[in-house]
Amino acid sequence: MFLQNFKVESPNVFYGQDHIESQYDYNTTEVVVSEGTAKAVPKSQTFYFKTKTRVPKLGLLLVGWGGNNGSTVTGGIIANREGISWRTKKGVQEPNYFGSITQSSTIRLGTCKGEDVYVPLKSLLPMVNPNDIEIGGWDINSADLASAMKRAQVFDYDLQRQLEPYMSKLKPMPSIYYEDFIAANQADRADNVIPGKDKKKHLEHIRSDIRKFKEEKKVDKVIVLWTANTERFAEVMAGVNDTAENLLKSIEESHPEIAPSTIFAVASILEGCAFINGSPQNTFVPGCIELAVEKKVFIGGDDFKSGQTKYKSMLVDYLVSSGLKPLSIASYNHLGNNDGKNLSSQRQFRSKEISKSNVVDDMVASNDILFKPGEHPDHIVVIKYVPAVGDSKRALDEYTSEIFMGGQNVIVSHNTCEDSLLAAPLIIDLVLMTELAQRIEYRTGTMTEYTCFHPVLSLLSFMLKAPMVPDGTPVVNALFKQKACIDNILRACLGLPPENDMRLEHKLH
Ligand code: NAI
Ligand code: DG6
Repeated sequence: MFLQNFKVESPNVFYGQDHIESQYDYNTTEVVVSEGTAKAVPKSQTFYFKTKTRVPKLGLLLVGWGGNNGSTVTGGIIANREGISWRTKKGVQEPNYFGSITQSSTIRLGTCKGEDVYVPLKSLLPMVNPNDIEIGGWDINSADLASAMKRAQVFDYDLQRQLEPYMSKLKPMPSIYYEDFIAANQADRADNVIPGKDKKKHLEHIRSDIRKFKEEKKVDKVIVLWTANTERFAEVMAGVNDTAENLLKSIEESHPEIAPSTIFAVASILEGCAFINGSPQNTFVPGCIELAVEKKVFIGGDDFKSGQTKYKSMLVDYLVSSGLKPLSIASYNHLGNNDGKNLSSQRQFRSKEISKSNVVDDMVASNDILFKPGEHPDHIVVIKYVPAVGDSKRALDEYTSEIFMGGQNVIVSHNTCEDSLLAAPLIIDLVLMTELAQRIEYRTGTMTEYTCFHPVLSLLSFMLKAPMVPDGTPVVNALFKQKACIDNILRACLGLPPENDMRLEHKLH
């Protein structure tokens, strides 16, 4: 059974004029290890959640707006908003939001007369409708969004034709270009840059762009998201970018190790706007994280988890949780878009290699029957630039595992798919989930005031290859644990128990 909407009826939930309030018992197990013995102690803590129900008018500023992802997400939203359908060789195609968990996934709410009842994820708590987002952004290339869409070669011709009148009016704002951070092969794109080399002035310029956009578009809040080219890693240096104070001082002194993406992140944080990093580089140097924590502004990253890594973080979970031992993961891909061109440069590839390489660590660490301490499957990542295939990325993976009694199991997968059509819905989810998180507050029984989640928003992990988490907390890469986290936190805000899949009611004699 499928329902569009529902209300919770419970003494633990209160639907007020401005808020939904819930009381929720969070049950965990604490393990106490002492003198060679371990005790598992069930714990229960009461949480009170309060979610603002008024959905704001949301502005989204994309850094790298004229890229394949930027133009695809913009065109996709316009097509959905305007109800533009288009002809393909197979017939008429309607716009949709496939690939977005907020728009196209459901969760099991419960049962009705023994039958499962599903609802859209977006029906749990009030969320922004992506069709209503005001989009703007920056790009170092001056192409308007219609030209950018044509250059991307992602959408069918008939859709491009119909989007053109809307997209040609959209022009990216000039951006920050420090040639040392992206590949040298991008230099000919940089015809729309903020002049000068003064990083403090660049920071102020971006802050003023954010304020102007907010005012002109009359939006209640703005979220900034980096979907520009992958940068090289910035060196983390004591006295330069290790603390918030040092980072601000280094921007003031135009220190060469401060990347454009970090300037954007700092500008957003200082403007009180959440910042999400869709690329792999270490935009969030320690000083930047400290600043976000100080200012209580959400940050999320790194690197969209679109195809190959989603599959990997599901497949390795399957292997390890089945008691099979992955021995090697050989991941190869080739693509021919501008992202691939930028990644053909060694230092930028290295950023991507790092973010693609740590994505099974939690699964390996969870099972020391299979893996001795420190043991890890061989894992290699190869990316090649093949211009002819454009945005249609090919991903080939080979997983070799040890099975019963020394046998071997080799799984090979081949995925072909437009990269930007996978990334665009992730951008929507990252933004919508961040916006929703800004309206959720909690307190425990011992707290007098409600407060927000930690500024490092690990709730976004499902959409990200190298999820950032608050200092000292575990990283979860396993795909369905990440999804369960989202589903169950939204359920908790409605006082609903987590989905535990026990289904005891169907197992009784
Ligand atoms: P793209 O190369 O088509 O677009 C990037 C855009 O950023 C370009 O228009 C470029 O001119 C612009 N740009 C570069 N430096 C800039 C700066 N400092 N300020 C403003 N604009 C700047 O790349 P695409 O395919 O859109 O990907 C964007 C990013 O997302 C890349 O870093 C990529 O690695 C990352 N990514 C993409 C995924 C996908 O599935 N498409 C998945 C995971 C990450
Ligand atoms: C080549 O690997 C290009 C990259 O930008 C990837 O396409 C992107 O990081 C997506 O990777 P994945 O592993 O999530 O499909």
